[in-house]
Amino acid sequence: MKIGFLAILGKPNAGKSTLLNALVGEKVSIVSWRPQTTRNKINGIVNGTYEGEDYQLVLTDTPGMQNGKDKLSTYMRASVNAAQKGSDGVVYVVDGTKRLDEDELRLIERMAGTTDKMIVAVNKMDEAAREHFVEVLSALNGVKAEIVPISAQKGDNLDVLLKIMLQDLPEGQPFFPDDISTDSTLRFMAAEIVREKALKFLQDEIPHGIGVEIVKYLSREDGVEEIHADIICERDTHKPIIIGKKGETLKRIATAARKEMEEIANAPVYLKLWVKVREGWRQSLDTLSLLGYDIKDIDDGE
Ligand SMILES: Nc1nc2c(ncn2[C@@H]2O[C@H](COP(=O)(O)OP(=O)(O)OP(=O)(O)O)[C@@H](O)[C@H]2O)c(=O)[nH]1
Ligand SMILES: [Mg+2]
Repeated sequence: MKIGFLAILGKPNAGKSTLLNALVGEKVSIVSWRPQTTRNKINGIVNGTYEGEDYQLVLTDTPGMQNGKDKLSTYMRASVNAAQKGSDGVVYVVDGTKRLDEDELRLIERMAGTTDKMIVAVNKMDEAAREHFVEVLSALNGVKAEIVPISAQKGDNLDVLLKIMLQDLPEGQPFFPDDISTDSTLRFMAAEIVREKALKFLQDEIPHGIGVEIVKYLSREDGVEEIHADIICERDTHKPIIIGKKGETLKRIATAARKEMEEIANAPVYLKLWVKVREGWRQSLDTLSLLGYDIKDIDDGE
């Protein structure tokens, strides 16, 4: 069968995770309107048949490319590098509502020069003004890559993108069984879901400083998944904000997270959240490791 490993790369907030979920047909990576939502590489698996032959695509979502200086940012960049190294090709996602600046264009050109299979997906065609979108597309004219306008959110043109992704894939053995859509553990996904809801319900100054640690994950005999998690923040002053008046904010986060976990686990979930302060945790490799980030990637990167 045909096997392909493709890395999904691009700037923060371009719509990489939305695209991964749309192609997989399930939510395997969290999404938010805030930049720097994804923090590590996340695999989504797509199985199907194309021109009479079975295929398996392993798509790797990555953190948006950024220049942050702390250990978490370094780890995020290392994840991008590791994903790119382990892939046969790149789907580079551009936000079609934004101006494509010279630096990004040069980055794309460089990548296209060194990558066998380079696809540029110009995203958010549903939202971008037509003239602007056309400008972005024409700026990419001449780049040695397949250029595909899409809307990851609406699903527009994803069939075309998929066909291009499937062209000229090598033959091989499937890497994953055909009934899973990701290799992330439920434990990791639970932490990510809590983080997604925190990103959604919290005010601006806090979200980037948040981490989620699963302190207990128990499949109980009564069929209930019991999950205890700490929301970690960086400052004492953030704690009461995350908890909210009479615990309301934390409750909203917990309720929304529990509902989504129940869908994924296909079982009732008992979710208990605490808020803890750990100053400067983004600088601590120990904490990053506790949060489920595979810090050995850092050695690979910088
Ligand atoms: N209008 C529109 N919005 C989109 C589309 N794709 C993604 N978005 C929105 O763009 C925002 C960012 O989407 P994500 O998928 O989280 O972006 P990302 O590239 O994974 O971002 P990071 O993980 O921060 O690097 C969210 O609010 C999405 O709903 C699209 O096709 N059209
Ligand atoms: Mg993302």
